[in-house]
Amino acid sequence: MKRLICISNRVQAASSGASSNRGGLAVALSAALRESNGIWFGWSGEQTDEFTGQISFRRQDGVATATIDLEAQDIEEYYNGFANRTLWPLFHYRLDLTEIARDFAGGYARVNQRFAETVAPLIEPEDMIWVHDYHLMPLGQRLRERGFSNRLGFFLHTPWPPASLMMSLPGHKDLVKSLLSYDVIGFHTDEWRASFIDYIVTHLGAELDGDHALLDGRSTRLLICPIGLDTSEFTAARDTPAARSAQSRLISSAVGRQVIVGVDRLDYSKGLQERFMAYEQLLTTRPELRERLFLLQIAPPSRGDVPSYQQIRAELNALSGGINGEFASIDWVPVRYVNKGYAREELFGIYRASRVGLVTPLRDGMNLVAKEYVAAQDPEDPGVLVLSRFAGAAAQLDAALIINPHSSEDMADAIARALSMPLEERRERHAAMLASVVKQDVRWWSARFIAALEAPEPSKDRPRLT
Ligand code: ADQ
Repeated sequence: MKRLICISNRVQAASSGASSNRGGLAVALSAALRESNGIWFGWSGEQTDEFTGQISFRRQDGVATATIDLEAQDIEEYYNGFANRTLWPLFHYRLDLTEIARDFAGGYARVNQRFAETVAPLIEPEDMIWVHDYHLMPLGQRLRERGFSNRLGFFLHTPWPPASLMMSLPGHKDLVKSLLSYDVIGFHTDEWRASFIDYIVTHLGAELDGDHALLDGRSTRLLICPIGLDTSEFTAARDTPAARSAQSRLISSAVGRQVIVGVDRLDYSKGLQERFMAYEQLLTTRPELRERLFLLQIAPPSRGDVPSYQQIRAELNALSGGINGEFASIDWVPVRYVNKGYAREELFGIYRASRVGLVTPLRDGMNLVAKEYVAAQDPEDPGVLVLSRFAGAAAQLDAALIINPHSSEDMADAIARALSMPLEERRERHAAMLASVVKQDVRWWSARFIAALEAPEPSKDRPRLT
């Protein structure tokens, strides 16, 4: 295998041990980087007074990392600005929250240029370069301009929005065109890829040849490559004391009540307000269920510098407080709302103790929590996954109870159905989902992407896109 250079906004090398509390992405990339003796390059997360481009080299759990510090203005305009206040809401179909500002766009261009300048001396002619996510879309083009002809890949972890939304971004054509400097672009689902194809054909005049986009003499492979879990790492958590302790604490505190669980970053894309409203609907319309269940919502705050995140936090405080005020009794609290993160072993125990897993984003590139919930269940007595049709994961986990998160009634019906689902049906649905989670895990994902990146030229017999 050729040497791999991964480039992402942040570097999060992780050990493959079950004690890690990092996500599957870190584990997958770390494994591929160790195998190829590669490097993981990105922002350190630290702020410096003046950008110097000085690289800090480290070795974290056997992975070579190279990081740079950014200036306050870079962090404000590129990260808090263009990435989190412009692209993230736009890519999650939230034009109402999308903030357009020239400073943000300028900071984004500047930091992508800085990434290109600083990573350039590390790149050798045979290296494969794999860039991650919407923070770094123009980076491939910046590298091409510096003369690099290496194989360049880009993976988008979010949805790709419809062309009609993309057009509200000033400079959208140049930005999207810059993506066609890559040799491979990976998407979680056919839906996101189809939106991308619609844009490049309609607005850039690109042509398609099989699964390749052709523009200005360049060919870019558009790959569907759904990310998966590090299933073995995750299930290894099962026998840890932390997992057992979290599971038994939750079960004993439930005193016979059924647990409905949600685990999400506190983000408007995750549909948390809609989830709380659906739960309220359930308690209102099915009084017989009161006192027999509770919702445990774990939602660690994220991106607290961004006003829309402060607002959603306030709204969720009000909603959860409102439900508890209305329905609680002296010995029953209907919503346990927890604003902190848990180690992966503890999450495993929490998922396993819960009869229903609620994963109800309004829009989500994939959503790994859905897969974690499935992987953590006891196959003999599994819980039921209630999953939004707008999560990328729904394309693979179609044996979940698929719901429309905009409809409180739909979601409330699904929760009620999950709570009373016969054991045989729970087992059947779980077995189908587990098979997919195990088969298409995170190693399968990185191997699939890297194989596409290694493949030198378009083959003539590839399937045609219809
Ligand atoms: P995210 O939006 O961050 O990722 P997601 O896929 O749900 O979303 O992954 C979140 C990870 O954080 C999971 O592994 C989960 O266990 C962990 N996590 C969440 N809440 C936690 C808590 N309270 N304590 C501990 N851990 C917690 C983006 C895209 C997704 C896509 C991923 C990967 O938005 O759609 O699935 O990248 O491509």
